[in-house]
Amino acid sequence: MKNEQFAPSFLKIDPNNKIPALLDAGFSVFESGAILIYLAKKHQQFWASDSAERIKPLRWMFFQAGSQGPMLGQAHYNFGNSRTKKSIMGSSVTVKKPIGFTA
Ligand SMILES: N[C@@H](CCC(=O)N[C@@H](CS)C(=O)NCC(=O)O)C(=O)O
Repeated sequence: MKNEQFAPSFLKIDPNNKIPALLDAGFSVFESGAILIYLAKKHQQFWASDSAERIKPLRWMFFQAGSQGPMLGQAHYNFGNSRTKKSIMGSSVTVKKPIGFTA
């Protein structure tokens, strides 16, 4: 439903009004990284018992959540407003590299 995350009832699931978020048997989990860890641990998949192996995907998950995600969000917003390739080209390499811009 459009704008569902702004409904007062959704605040009980995610106090920040963001999606994704999930409600599992009355327990709320928000932030995509926390959701992935929650599901991996719950279903015992993608959660290696060896701590070094477990860290490998978490490195990329934190990179996405802390660097790429916010920067891509800004680039997408700027690109959406200006509709120019220049708005992407002015972004950092963190944004350009995963979407194929190298210059
Ligand atoms: N750090 C959050 C970002 C979530 C996020 O920004 N979600 C967007 C949709 S992809 C959203 O809910 N935007 C609505 C808003 O910011 O008001 C996560 O990884 O879950």
